[in-house]
Amino acid sequence: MNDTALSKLMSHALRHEPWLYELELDTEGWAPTASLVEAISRLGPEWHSLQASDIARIVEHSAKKRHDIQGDRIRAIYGHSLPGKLAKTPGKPPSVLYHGTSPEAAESILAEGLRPMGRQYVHLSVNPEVAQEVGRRKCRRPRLLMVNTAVASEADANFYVGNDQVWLADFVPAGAIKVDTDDEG
Ligand code: HQG
Repeated sequence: MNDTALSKLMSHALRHEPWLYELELDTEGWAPTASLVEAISRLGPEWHSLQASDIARIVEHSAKKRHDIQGDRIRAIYGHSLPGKLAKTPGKPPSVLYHGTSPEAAESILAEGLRPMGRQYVHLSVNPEVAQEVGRRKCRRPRLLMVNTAVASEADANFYVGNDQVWLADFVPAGAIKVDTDDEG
């Protein structure tokens, strides 16, 4: 079984288009794991033997901790683009969070703030290396931005718990963002 392909299907179903899998997510994004297994196993012969234990293996072994299993249910932790905004748990973030992006996007972010764009929430990383990695999905030499979360909170930005590497926000005002001067990119 191709674990990367399976992980992508899980993310597609739980982050973007659950209706294509006949899944109904609750207000926090949870769906019954058995329904996800059933939906994916219907997709083609290569998935017919899919078991809940395959899904559990992906969740356990993925370095990025994209999904969460609790009892008999599963959800994507971040990355949603569903029409109805999911409820996230508010939290107090570390004093500095990082965001890696293309130089072009960085310029507009420094002027107008960080917006969720195609997703429900802005994604922020707890460490600069992970943020660089995220930015490399967009370009070879990403720009690294630093968010001062106390300044952002004073300007009414809300932060939400993602996983141990990711924090989420509705929006981050430009006044709380600067270029990381340690960034060699
Ligand atoms: C940019 C992946 C112009 C922002 C990753 C980013 C992450 C602006 C892009 C997770 C802007 C959105 C999320 C503004 C934000 N003007 N551009 N005002 N505000 N942007 O992919 O944060 O592998 O939706 O800089 O690794 O890059 O899927 O978000 O470049 O963890 O699990 O708009 O997705 O995780 O891009 O990545 P994305 P992201 P997975």
